[in-house]
Amino acid sequence: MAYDSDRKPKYHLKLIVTGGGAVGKTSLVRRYVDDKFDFNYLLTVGMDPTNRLIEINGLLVNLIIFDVAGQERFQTLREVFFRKAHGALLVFDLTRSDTLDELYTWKEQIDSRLGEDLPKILVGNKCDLEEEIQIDYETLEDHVIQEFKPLKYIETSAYLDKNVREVFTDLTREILSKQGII
Ligand SMILES: Nc1nc2c(ncn2[C@@H]2O[C@H](COP(=O)(O)OP(=O)(O)O)[C@@H](O)[C@H]2O)c(=O)[nH]1
Ligand SMILES: [Mg+2]
Repeated sequence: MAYDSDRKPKYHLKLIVTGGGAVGKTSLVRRYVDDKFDFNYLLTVGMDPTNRLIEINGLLVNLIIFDVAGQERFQTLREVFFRKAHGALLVFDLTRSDTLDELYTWKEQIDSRLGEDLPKILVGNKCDLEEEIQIDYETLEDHVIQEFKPLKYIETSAYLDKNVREVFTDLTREILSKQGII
């Protein structure tokens, strides 16, 4: 998408991407920001946020996307990661049900640091691996979704570029609408 260089984003929103190892957090961000995908494990180092401009209802918004790696176990980095986030992605891998369980810890941290009302999207990634899906949809609907109260549950594939843009657009739209901006 091309933007006039003289158009400056009016809003800057911080989004955090949480979830267990190898669920595809970095792949989703990379697909969304650079439209690239790699089957190699993408080593996430440092806490460098990625930026992307997004236009919603004619408003230009700068998304500052923080992707988590292993460093969140360090207290200071964890503070930086969560600090003043406007919204969160809770990502699990549809082919490994334990990654859905891991999200409870993330949810608790989000609740205690940013409040239960933080706009969140629950993301089931790797939906291209249809044959390997391991998720019990009843548990997902009756327990996880009831407890997490995400704005939405979306199944994605960073590989096929399926629903990736929707995740970021829907979350941004909800944040802006909650703040009365749109
Ligand atoms: N089939 C498939 N593989 C994926 C998808 N997203 C990520 N992967 C693979 O899963 C592995 C872990 O991805 P990565 O983004 O590094 O996970 P992270 O640790 O959560 O950041 C890599 O080998 C990716 O290529 C997807 O949508 N479909
Ligand atoms: Mg990563």
